[in-house]
Amino acid sequence: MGYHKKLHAWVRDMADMCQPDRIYWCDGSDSEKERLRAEAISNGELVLLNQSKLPGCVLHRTAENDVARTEQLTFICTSEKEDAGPNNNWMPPEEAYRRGREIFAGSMKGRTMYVVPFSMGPVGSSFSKTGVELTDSIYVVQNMRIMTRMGSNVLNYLDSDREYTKCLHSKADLNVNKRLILHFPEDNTIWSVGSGYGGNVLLGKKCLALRMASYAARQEGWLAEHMLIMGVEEPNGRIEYLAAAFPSACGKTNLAMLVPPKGLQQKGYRIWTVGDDIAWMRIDTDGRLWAVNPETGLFGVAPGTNSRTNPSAMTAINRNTIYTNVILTPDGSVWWEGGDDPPPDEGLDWRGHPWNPTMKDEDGNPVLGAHPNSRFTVPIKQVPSASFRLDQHHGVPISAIVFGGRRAHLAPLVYQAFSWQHGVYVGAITASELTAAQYGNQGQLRRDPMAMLPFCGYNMADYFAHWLKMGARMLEPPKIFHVNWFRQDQNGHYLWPGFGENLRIIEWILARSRGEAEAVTTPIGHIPHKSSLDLTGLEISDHDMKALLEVDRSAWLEDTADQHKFFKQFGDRLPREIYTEMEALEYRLTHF
Ligand code: GTP
Ligand code: SPV
Ligand code: MN
Repeated sequence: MGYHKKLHAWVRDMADMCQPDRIYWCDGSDSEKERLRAEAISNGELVLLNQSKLPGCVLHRTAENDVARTEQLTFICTSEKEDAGPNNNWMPPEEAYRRGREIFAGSMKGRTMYVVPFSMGPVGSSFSKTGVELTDSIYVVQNMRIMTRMGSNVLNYLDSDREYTKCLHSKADLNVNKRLILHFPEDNTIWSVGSGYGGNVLLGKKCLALRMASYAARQEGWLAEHMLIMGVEEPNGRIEYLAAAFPSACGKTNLAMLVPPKGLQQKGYRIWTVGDDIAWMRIDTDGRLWAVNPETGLFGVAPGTNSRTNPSAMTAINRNTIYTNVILTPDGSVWWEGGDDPPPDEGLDWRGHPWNPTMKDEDGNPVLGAHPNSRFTVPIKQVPSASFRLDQHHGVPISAIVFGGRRAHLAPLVYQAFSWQHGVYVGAITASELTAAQYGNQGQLRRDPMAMLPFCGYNMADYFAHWLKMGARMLEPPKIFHVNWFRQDQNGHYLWPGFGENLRIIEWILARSRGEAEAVTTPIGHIPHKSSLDLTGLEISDHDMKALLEVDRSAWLEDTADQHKFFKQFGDRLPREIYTEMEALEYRLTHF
């Protein structure tokens, strides 16, 4: 192994600041995993679960004030404020480094600093990104070895002087007032301090693979997106792939590993899971868009996951899984709201307090035992439908791009954009209700373009322009769609059964991408007629189907008024094409 002088100097500098008692370089081996696990169990960072029921599984509880991404404490630190854009919190780099240093100073006293070399994408591929994360958390190390390619082979690849993203993390004292998630795209550096929660601290994920990568992707001519990647194999052997962007906790993991419903099973469909959260996409020599999942694991939402909604996940997470903030049952197993029945009679809730399913809060609502944003970390290769192309650095060719959100009203079950440019606008106006995956008023509707609002590492006006340019560069751009699995009736019930049944909509989407299925043209885009969807075996009333596919013109016109407000904040930097598409929609809504 070559000696990476700059890497060693950086590790020394960071250790001088954080003052750990020890520095340990991770090699990624199984024996290391076992050793660190034993250490974390003895100091309480991890709880060993029942090894005959859940072999290789552990539980972790985060601090009570540290259960989701803290977007208000997340900053893009570019020299120019304009480059971060109105979509990001911004801090000048000097100030960010100064404030960071104050909290990092001495933060690892009495602790070990782990050096975690990792690769997003196959090690050594010219399309991958390498990082090194310094952390004082064994939980982070154990998650990184599931979520990324981690260990000595990455260090060997870095060899004497290759580029890498410098990632520094310390839990410090987990004080929310001393918590900062800082990105320095101009220095290829990430500093995260004061948190122990997933998206804030697994720095290869949202910080590197989305914020830093999207910044680089714009300069280098590719796309880093908050998207799942799935393949649909037909009985004739043809596999078509799609990439779909839904905001946090809006169904990416579930869609990526869906199991075909009974009514469609006879058609012989088979699903291939390529990725559930992040897609890196570039234009290949064939002029098509190809996608790679830079991760190797899933960091999935636990509540609502059960053998009916997501049987593949249930199979995957019965071994080698890290559970975060779920209920611990007396027999050393785990449970969460919306898990497989029946609930345990008693247990410890996500805080570690005694809990039972009859407990009620002051308003008479059940007390949740698992945190709504509780999660499992599992190697993607344990998913029964894991794609055989996971390690191919070429990735998979994308036929369709799907945007979506969680909207009780307005957005129909599915519609297709008229063109790439219109599709970019459809992505740009995507809105969704806030979920437990981030701090904020849950249920409140916000614009979340391409599900990237919290993850775009630069000015979103430039991001839209980049998307428009990418379309123009492709010979065969994917067709663009929008879906909404979450439309409700007046009583607040979901109109669409969702989960596996979503394949019925995916089937139409892929057929449309080939120019095959029929559609009705509406002012917002092409919508399926009920008869052009295969609803075999699904009991759904004509009334509900009609409501799901309805386009309410006056509600859409009201929505465009809100879009004006959203787009206005980008000023002159917003590409003209976005306004053109919005005006065209307003015209169609009033004239056709
Ligand atoms: P992140 O990991 O935060 O990016 O989330 P995600 O987009 O991967 O969401 P995930 O698939 O984990 O789903 C989040 C929640 O939505 C879970 O509680 C699911 O059970 C629920 N969910 C997923 N798909 C559907 C669906 O089609 N219909 C309904 N009603 N709920 C769904
Ligand atoms: C999300 O919030 O979109 C997640 C979970 O996928 S986290 O890694 O915490 O960002
Ligand atoms: Mn996500």
